[in-house]
Parts: sequence; structure tokens; C-alpha cells
Amino acid sequence: MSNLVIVLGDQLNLKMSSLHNFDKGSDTVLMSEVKEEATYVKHHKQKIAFVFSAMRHFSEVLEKEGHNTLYVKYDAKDNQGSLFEQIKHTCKNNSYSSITIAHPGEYRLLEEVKTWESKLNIPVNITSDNRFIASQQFFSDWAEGRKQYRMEFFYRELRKKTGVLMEDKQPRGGKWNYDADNRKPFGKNPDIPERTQFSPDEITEDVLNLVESQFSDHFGDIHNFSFAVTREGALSVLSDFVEQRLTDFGQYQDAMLEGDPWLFHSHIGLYLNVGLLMPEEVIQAAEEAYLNGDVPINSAEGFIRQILGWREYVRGFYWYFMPGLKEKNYLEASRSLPELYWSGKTKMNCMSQCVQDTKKYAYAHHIQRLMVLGNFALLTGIEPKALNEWYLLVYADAYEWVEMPNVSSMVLFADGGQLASKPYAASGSYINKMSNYCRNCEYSVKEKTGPQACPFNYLYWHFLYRHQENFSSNPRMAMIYKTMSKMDQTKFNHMLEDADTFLIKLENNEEV
Ligand code: FAD
Ligand code: DLZ
Ligand code: SF4
Repeated sequence: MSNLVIVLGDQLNLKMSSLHNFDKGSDTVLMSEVKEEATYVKHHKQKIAFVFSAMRHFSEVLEKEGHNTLYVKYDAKDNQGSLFEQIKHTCKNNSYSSITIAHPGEYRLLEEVKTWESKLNIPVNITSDNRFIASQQFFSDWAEGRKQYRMEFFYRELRKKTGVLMEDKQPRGGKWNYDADNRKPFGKNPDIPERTQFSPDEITEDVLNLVESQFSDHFGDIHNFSFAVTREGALSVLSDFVEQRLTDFGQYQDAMLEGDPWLFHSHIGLYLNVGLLMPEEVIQAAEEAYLNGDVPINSAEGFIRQILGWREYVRGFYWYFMPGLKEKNYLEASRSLPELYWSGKTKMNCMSQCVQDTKKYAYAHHIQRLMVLGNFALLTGIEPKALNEWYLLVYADAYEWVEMPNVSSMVLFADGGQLASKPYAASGSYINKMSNYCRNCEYSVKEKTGPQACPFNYLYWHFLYRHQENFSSNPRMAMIYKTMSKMDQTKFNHMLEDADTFLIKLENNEEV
């Protein structure tokens, strides 16, 4: 009896459930770099380099631990181009009595894996995805019967269940949430620690060359590659974060700074999402720092909420609402993705900076993704499929289970409010408050109409106006609609006209 264990490119941990019953005497691991996974969207060059290099390093770990491992490189002669064809090919040359694979992170791949058993005529065992703390069942039990699915309440359930940041069944510090302390912009010259970077080793150099030659038409720069590609590297990114940046993470969580997307963020999302780090150990590191008195509660809680709250929640949300989530378009947005999302060519400095950061690093932090790039897409009505594809391919940490709830539900309100209680729409004044982008912009954030006016200002009111029917009965929008009703009609009409002119220019691919 021998079992073939498939380890996917985002399942790089010895504790993965698929490896739990591995018999070193008879079983084999198969890992393969395949065209199908590398091109189902045209991933950022650094994302492919990261995944391939991390896969190659992990296969060495498996070998060292005594697992018989078959590793198929992208340019290997017998590379079959897809996971299924590679497995079929492997099974032709060896006889396996069963195949084991941990539950894939994306719906499309799960559906594909479900067909393997009948196509190969070998039992296929799908084990649970233990890269998460909460099971899919835990989410559905919580969600069943609810009309609204707010992260905050799911997070509190998980705090109670795990005991994280709890004392005598009460939240530590007396509050569940310290968000009110976490909205500070930077002062003039913020002192920000250098992020942890790694020079490519021989394996990574090979992969970088491969990516240059095979994926030259994919989005993004490759020469800035400095991610960790091993568990040891990822652990040192985590410990540097906890020691050097966690203290300030909370207060500056929403702040943006021209030329630096890294700031006081942790930069561990990509490692968590491929299994190089597990959520439990990340949460434990932050909780310990708080309990030792090294970091304040607003930072520890704010950070832990991102992982135990948002990350667990969106993953549960994705599986609960798929495949329907993919089709959602509550606001009937239909605009195709403007060219500026690729080129960064726009007079809007905030948009240009965020696209450039994304291109250069395959990274932008949450508020750049949500309140600049996302906000623009919401206000201009970009259609969900095109926007999802963009977000899924541009970031090194992007997988559909996390990208789609963030893009369709959080950014575009495409689910009609299942995730968010109101749309994350904002005018230029929010961006101006939280960043220094407006200082170097050709537009003026103070002006509401006219050629110099910040487009976010009139687009914001245009959005609220055209979606009055969708939102005017939403209690959280009552204030803003009241303000709208009291606005000077001539000025308001002027804003609508400016927005229409802007949207026509955008449609015609003119520079905006
Ligand atoms: P930090 O700011 O240091 O946060 C710590 C960790 O919390 C992250 O590493 C991540 O694991 C988790 N986290 C924080 N916010 C979220 C969230 N909203 N949803 C899920 N997990 C969260 N995150 C991804 O991992 N992959 C994506 O493809 C992705 N796409 C996004 C698209 C949009 C439009 C938005 C608004 C957010 C998206 N996020 C995504 C969430 C978040 O922006 C990234 O997790 C974060 O920027 C990664 O950087 P970091 O590790 O420095 O995070
Ligand atoms: C993201 C990615 C890429 C770029 N390449 C591969 C690959 O060649 N082989 C592989 O096993 N996995 C890869 N991955 C990760 C998968 O796309 C990921 O497992 C699915 O999207 C499910 O989350
Ligand atoms: Fe962005 Fe408007 Fe500020 Fe320019 S003025 S950077 S477009 S918010």
C-alpha cells in the first residue's frame, strides 16, 4: 500500500494535514511547478518567484525529514503542465493505492480535485485545511440563520473559543476592540524601522531567471525580490516585526506614506498564505509580547484581530458563499478596468503611488488596497470580475479565498451588505488626512469642482447620488444623505457634471 501525497504551492508546512499519516517507508510526496497554476491569472512575477522558490526550499526540507519526494520543476522535460496531468503521469509510472491532498485554498481547484478519483480510478482523500484556526463548519454554524455576518461578532466567538487575549472570560484590557486608538496619520518625519529583506540564494536566483524568461509578459518588477522563501526566514520576519514594529502597528495601521508601503505592518501575509507560518504561532507571538509588557493592548489586539478576526472570517465567508459570491454585483457595476491600474499613469498621485508600490513590490498595505485603489474602483463602478482578477494577480499574498471577499464584498459592496454594513466610500479628505499623497498631486484636495478639483471629491457624491436607492434607507448612511439633501443645488450639479466628464475621459482611456 503506498500513498501519493500532493503538496500544493501554498501548503508548505510539515504540519499540513496531508502529511499527518505519511509513511516514510512507502509513501511519496509530489510537488510540481505547473503552467496551469502559474497562469490561471497572470500572477505578478514576484509572486511566481516566491511560490516556486518556497516550494523548492520546502521540498528540500521534506527530503531532509526523510520523505520520499518527487519534485517537478517548471522546465523539466516530463513537466505535464497541469496538476492533474502530472499526477496521472506519476501514477502511470508507479502504482499508488491512494492519493492524499489537503483541501485546496480555492474553489476552482477543489472542484477539479473532486474529479480526480473517477478520472484516475484511485481513491482520493481530501484532508482538512489546517492552515486556519476555525473550520468551515465553525463558520457555517455561526453564520446559519443570520441576516448579517459581521466580522466583529465572529471574532469575539473565536476569542472566547481560543482564550486569546481573554482573562476570566473577559477581553483583556476590558474592551474587545481598540480601533478608536488606531487611526493616526504620521507626523512630519516618522522613524520607521527597515523591513526585513533577504538576498536571493542560488535556488532563488535560478527561479528569478526562470520567471524572467517564462513569464516576461506578466505584471510587475522582478529585480526588487527580497522575500523570505523558507520557514526560518519567515519566522525572522515575524520576530523582527514583533520586536521592532508591533508597538506602533496599532496607532499607524491606517496611515499611508508616499514611497513606503511597508511602514509598521507585519509583511507576513504571503508567508501565512503558503503555510510557512501558521496563524496560531503568529497570534501567540503578539499575545506574549503584550503579556510581557512589551507592546500596548491597542497594537496587540489590533494585530491579532487581523489574523484571528479578518483572516479567519474571510476564509469562512468565502467557502460559505461560494460559488455564488463570484457572480455577485449588487451595484450593477459594469466599467472595464482602466489602464491606469496597470501603468500607474494618472495625475492622481495617490493612485499612481499605490499602483507603483504594487508593481515594484507585489505589496501594498491594507488601506492602500481598500481606501485608494478600492475606493476608486467603487466610486467609478468597476465590474467585479475584472477587479477581482486584478487583485488576484498583483499581490504576492493573493489567493481567491482571501482576495474575493475583500474585493467583491468589502471594496465593491457587490454582496449587498453581507460583509460590510456600509460601502467603504470616501472623498479626497480621508486620503488627505491619512497620507501625504495630496501634497504632490496635480489636483487640489480642497477643491470640490473645476479642473483642479480632486476627482475623489466629486466622484464620491456622484456615487452616493446614483446609488440613492441602494443606500438611502441604510441607517449608517442617513447622516451623509441628510448632508447631501442640504447641499447647494448648483454646486452639487456642478460636481455631478465634473464626475460625468471624468468618467467619460476614463472610458476613453484619456489620462485623468
Ligand atoms: P498586516 O497589516 O500586518 O496584517 C496582518 C495580517 O492580518 C495579514 O498578513 C493578513 O494575514 C491578515 N489580514 C489583515 N487584513 C486582512 C483582511 N482584510 N482579510 C484577510 N486577512 C487580513 N490579504 C491577503 O492575504 N491576500 C489578498 O489577496 C488580499 N487582498 C486584499 C484585497 C483588498 C481589496 C483588500 C482591501 C485587502 C486585501 N487583503 C488581502 C488584506 C490585507 O490588505 C493584507 O492581508 C495585508 O495588506 C497584508 O500585508 P501584511 O502582512 O503586512 O498585513
Ligand atoms: C500560486 C501558485 C503558483 C503560481 N504556482 C503553483 C504551482 O506551480 N504548483 C502548485 O502546486 N501550486 C502553485 N500555486 C499555488 C496554487 O495556485 C494554490 O494551491 C491554489 O490556488 C489553491 O489555493
Ligand atoms: Fe488623491 Fe485627490 Fe489627494 Fe490627489 S488630491 S492625491 S487625487 S486624494
